[in-house]
Amino acid sequence: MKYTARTQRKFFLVAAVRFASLALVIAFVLTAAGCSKKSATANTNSASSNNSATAASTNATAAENEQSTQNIIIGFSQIGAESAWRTCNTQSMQTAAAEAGIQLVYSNAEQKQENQIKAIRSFIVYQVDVIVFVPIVQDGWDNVLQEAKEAHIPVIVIDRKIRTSDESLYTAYIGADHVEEGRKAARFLQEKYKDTDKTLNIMEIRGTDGSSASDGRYQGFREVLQDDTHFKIIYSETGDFLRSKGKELAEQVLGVDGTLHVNGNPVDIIFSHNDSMTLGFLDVLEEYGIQGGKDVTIVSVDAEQAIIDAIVAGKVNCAVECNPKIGPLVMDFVQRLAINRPIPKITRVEETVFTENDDLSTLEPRGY
Ligand code: GYE
Repeated sequence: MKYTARTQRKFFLVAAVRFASLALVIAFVLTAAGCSKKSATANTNSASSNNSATAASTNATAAENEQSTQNIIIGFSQIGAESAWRTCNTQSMQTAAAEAGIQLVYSNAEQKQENQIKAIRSFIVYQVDVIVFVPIVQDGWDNVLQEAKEAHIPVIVIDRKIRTSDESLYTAYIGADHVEEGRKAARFLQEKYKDTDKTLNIMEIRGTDGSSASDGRYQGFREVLQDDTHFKIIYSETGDFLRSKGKELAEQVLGVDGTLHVNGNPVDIIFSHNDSMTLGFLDVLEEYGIQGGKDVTIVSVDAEQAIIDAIVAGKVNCAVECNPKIGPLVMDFVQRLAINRPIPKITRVEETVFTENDDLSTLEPRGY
């Protein structure tokens, strides 16, 4: 009830403040445009999940609910636009907000944590109803989240996780299991090479260091392969989830003598933490006449359309899916919060794996 009462009181008392504030942040607000509408399905792992939410809803009348879910304002701090995945994630949020009649104040941090902290502080000043943000890295959020908590503004963390000793600093997290994505990539390799005796050399291209997406994939991949003598990780560098950096790393390695070798050792496998970097790397491989998918095995994460096409063309061997379309789920949670229904603390988005062994001809267009 506390949240609902606060929202209602605030609606009358600070409408003017908000109006002025929103005028100031109008530059942040983008109109909705859609990546394809199929949204994420999810697993929740909290006691206060769907069932208890349904029970709680019987206490609120339809009219009360209707009133409380109107005029909701979300402050949304996005990392930037480093990949097709990210752009789709932003569009999913914008489209879902527009469809739910929720106002989304969007802020693009251009890959800088300090910009995200500034945006969150401005959302607190503007007294948005809910703050949603994608933490670029895991650490360093406690102070600003404490400020949000003191202002009684619930915070939903999406996509990437934060690391904090105080779990009360955020209301909910919605996102993928990035450690599991790393494990899936490793399991594909184990299966592909189960009849091989030789040791295979792996080149790893990491995402943004310190992010739960990159650190999780790094960890899960090693968990599965660490005791497997068939595989040796001979190279691991960050490409920051950027296509341009994937390309740069490929140029560095291939520039030595035009072959895919690291310190004299041939590279048999590339594990890239996202499709953008994979696509950048592939561009350079092609220039040097090296066939991705054949001369070197390639495993990527995200599964955007261009990589699915590359699997079909035999240039990539496996894509571990990471689903960016979590906007509808976020809006559902925000609306539940507005009528004081419980939401699960942790919600995992379900994902699959696409490989060279699958018939991908009937796959629905990915939309990103
Ligand atoms: O894999 C990558 C993006 O955080 C899971 O960030 C996300 C990652 C995604 O830019 O493409």
